Amino acid sequence: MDKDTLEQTRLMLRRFVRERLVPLEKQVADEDHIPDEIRRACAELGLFGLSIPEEYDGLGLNLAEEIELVFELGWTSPAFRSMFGTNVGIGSQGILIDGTPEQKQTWLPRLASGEVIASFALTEPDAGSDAASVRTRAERQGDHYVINGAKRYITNAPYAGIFTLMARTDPDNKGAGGVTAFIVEAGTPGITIGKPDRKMGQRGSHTADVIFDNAKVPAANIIGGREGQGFKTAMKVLDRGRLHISAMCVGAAERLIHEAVSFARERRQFGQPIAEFQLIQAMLADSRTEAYAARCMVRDAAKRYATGENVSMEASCCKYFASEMVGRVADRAVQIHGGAGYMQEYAVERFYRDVRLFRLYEGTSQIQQIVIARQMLRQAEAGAEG
Ligand code: COS
Repeated sequence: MDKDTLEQTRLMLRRFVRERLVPLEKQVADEDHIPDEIRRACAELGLFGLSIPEEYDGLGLNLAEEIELVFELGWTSPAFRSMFGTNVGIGSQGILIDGTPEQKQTWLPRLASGEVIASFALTEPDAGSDAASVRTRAERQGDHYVINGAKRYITNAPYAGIFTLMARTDPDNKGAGGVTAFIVEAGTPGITIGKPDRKMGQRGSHTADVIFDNAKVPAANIIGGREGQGFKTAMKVLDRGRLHISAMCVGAAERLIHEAVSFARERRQFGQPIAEFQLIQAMLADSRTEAYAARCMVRDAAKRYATGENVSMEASCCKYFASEMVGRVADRAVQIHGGAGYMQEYAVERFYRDVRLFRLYEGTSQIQQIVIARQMLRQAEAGAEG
């Protein structure tokens, strides 16, 4: 997308977020539901297809361009982004990065339009951080695979048309090499979706268990057509996803700062607005500094990703810093609000709970630390500088 069009799109999205979505935040949280007209408006804006190439009817943004829009989306409740986030990121990217031409042609246009929702099914009851240990089994029978197992906390599972599913095709290989990625249609007999989970925050966005009981999937649905590549596909998807989530953290931090500054200017104590107090100012300044640092990191890593550089380590640096950063910013925003910050009338109370997820999903902070340190040690071993 050329620079001017991207800037116009960003400004249009900013208006949409602030004029249409922000006023609905409380309603969405109270009702745990996003109104259908908002879903339609998001589809009309092309938000389901941000990252999908134009040849498949998406907006065709590269990651550097996408994150500029995600900074804007972060300004409002993350539940809105979740609605189309799996189509933009973890649900579609496996197909886009590693899929066959037929798989791309079949699914990407329908994901770009929002007609079909894609969910990413990796996590299991006993496989979270240790993603290579998935136990869901895919057993070959003729030109099909029969899938048995359970996936957990799967975002958008209740609405999914397809799952990009990671399952073990080689029971003798207990590690990453035994895992294969499949495209599985949600309507396949043998698939049951559990009741939506009751979460701490992000109401309006739904996760659920997905149970596979002898679900038959054509062998042609292996992403990329080769067994044993599924873990790598998942990791590539997550590299990208971690940068997308980092941009969400930046946007959310900027919103929290906006709320904190507005409140501090209004709220009077000891005869003056609390914004005049240096202890309040210190909290504001720390928040702004950290949010700015995260914005710069995410931009740098996303630009490098867009030129084809391997930024696995930098993606983890961004996810680690940005998610922890927004946690600290949310905490300060509540602190600046005082007792009001603990009350549901104020957006910061909801954001405080919503942003807690960023430190957990798409790899916990501890997993990011491991990815970063491993890469550092590998580079040192190879004698690389940097
Ligand atoms: N891109 C491409 N390939 C990658 C990769 C990446 N980012 N990361 C790892 N791989 C490859 C490795 O190169 C290795 O390939 P070879 O066997 O050919 O050498 C293979 O994948 C296995 O990698 P590794 O040995 O590092 O795997 P581990 O089991 O040690 O796991 C961690 C690595 C812990 C980093 C991984 O399991 C992880 O990211 N866990 C968190 C999962 C997560 O984010 N869950 C959230 C669910 S989605 S909301």
